[in-house]
Amino acid sequence: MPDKAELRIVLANPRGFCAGVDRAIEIVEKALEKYGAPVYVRHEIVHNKFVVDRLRDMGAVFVDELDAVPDGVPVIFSAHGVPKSVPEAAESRNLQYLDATCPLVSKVHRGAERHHADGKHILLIGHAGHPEVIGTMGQLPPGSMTLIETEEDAEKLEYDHPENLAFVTQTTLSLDDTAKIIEILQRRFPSISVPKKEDICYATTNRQHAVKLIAEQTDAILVLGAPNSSNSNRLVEVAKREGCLKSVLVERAKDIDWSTLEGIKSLGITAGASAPEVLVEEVIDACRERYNVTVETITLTDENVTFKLPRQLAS
Ligand code: 0K2
Ligand code: SF4
Repeated sequence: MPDKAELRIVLANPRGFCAGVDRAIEIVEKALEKYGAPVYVRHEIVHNKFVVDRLRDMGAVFVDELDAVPDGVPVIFSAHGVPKSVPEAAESRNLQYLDATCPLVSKVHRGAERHHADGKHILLIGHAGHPEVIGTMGQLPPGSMTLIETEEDAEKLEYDHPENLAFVTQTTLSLDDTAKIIEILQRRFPSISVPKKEDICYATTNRQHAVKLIAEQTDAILVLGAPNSSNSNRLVEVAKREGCLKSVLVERAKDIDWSTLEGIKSLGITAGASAPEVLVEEVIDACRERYNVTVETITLTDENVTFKLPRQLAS
């Protein structure tokens, strides 16, 4: 048996669960304790199959739309937020609902409402079709917001009353791409109103800065996260742009294509805000089977953010 090759594993810190994800998962767990199974959840509570499967095993039922929730059982809205029409529909059916929308997503919703009340037309920087974008757009009447996805969209936008524009953003975007889009909007519409505080959240910001640090000194990077997780996909892009071209998204250790890692001496590992730490550990264990591993952590900052549970569940 030939000796195993050496592999230096470099973990990014912070990585993995953010305060909004911790809170959303706890809401489902506490609701199951308080009301008993089944508890319905509209949309994946967070974009991670491992998390969803575990909660399903505990008695949660995941559905795409409220119509699929039977009368008389509680329903939880996912961390990504929902259009206003969703709680309205729940109320009209007398359904008991718990809102697991991250408070930082709700903050963007309130910002959009404030701009709207001031008579502004709102530009939402984000990705079409993402549940957070659908939720944010659904805070205001149709036609109140225009989605800007790219620099090209920002260059092409025509608006008759440029003094009346404001922008808000999705919370999980690329910091660098968004800065470029904002630069274009501010050049073209100098009086555009900006959010009071950056809409891209602390967790997205820290994970992107931290992956940059490990990308500088590793030959390849694995990002734990789901294909439909916006913030996780952004981490792969950031790592590649930082020069670590062998950067890939993996859901679990079994997804790793080891042939692409042949010859590497160092491997960076991080995880999106919806990916549990146990999946990082699984990947490290899989590396130990193939290499002589050393593990170190590079810390950008320590996070200490927590959010309160909704009052129905606060003990
Ligand atoms: O990054 P996404 O918005 O796609 O969502 P998840 O992967 O579920 O991460 C949690 C963030 C939820 C809201 O910001
Ligand atoms: Fe909240 Fe940010 Fe986490 Fe989304 S990524 S749940 S906005 S803390």
